Amino acid sequence: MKIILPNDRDLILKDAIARVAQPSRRAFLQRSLTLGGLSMLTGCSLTDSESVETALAAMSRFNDCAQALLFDPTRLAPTYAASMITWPFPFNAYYGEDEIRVVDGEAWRLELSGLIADRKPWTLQQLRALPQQSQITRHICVEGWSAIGQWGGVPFAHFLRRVGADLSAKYVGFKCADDYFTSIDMATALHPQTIMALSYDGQPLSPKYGFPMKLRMPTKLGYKNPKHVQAIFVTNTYSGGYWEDQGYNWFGGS
Ligand SMILES: Nc1nc2c(c(=O)[nH]1)N[C@H]1C(S)=C(S)[C@@H](COP(=O)(O)O)O[C@H]1N2
Ligand SMILES: [Mo]
Repeated sequence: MKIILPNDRDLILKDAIARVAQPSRRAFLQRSLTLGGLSMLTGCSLTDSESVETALAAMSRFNDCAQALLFDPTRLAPTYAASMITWPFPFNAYYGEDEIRVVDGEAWRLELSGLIADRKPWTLQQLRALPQQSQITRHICVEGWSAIGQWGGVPFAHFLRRVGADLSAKYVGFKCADDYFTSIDMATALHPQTIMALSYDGQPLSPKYGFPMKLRMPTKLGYKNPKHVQAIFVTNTYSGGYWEDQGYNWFGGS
């Protein structure tokens, strides 16, 4: 372990602040945080130089925490007129269009695990028989594009109640038919515009948009909206995500 000098501490803190994305947040942190304050907030001791990464990760957790506190569970994301729908709606994944996953809808079962009372798997037919809701909302991808689309499906809050999920748990996680995975805060899971989308533009989701089911959350950035969902789990243990583990902000609100 290396003991750090007061000078290094300043540098670590400066570096951490510089790498927080939003200028407004940066300014807030600059005014209000010291390295000691950061350690206290994050429960992280910053005693050696390797701690820069730890500090940044902690900063990111702090950021998640702040975003979660600012999230208003009743505030709705903007909705749009049908005439504003983007055509064609873009495709994106961590692979190219030539590798789009084709899931067999007949054989597919949605698996449930963790803090859920009734963990029996669901067929696509059973999900289609639940109440449906549709939305025309904007999807924002951090790669620099956004697009308006129309998704329809089961309000996730309805589904979580139906299966007896522990609604006081912290996280809901998703595993996908490709190697994608993500997890979200329970407040967003229960948000009125969070749906298990089964359709796009009035038709069953096509493979490129995540057949048979994707989680659609207009209150979160594109990478937080998992396509080809295969399994859902409810947990109090933080479980990250595909891009989140590579440095994207976990809360990912838009
Ligand atoms: N299973 C899976 N879900 C995913 C991804 C992925 O690679 N695999 N990419 C995410 C990202 S970064 C974006 S922007 C959106 C793209 O969704 P779209 O193809 O419907 O536009 O899917 C998200 N969900
Ligand atoms: Mo994205």
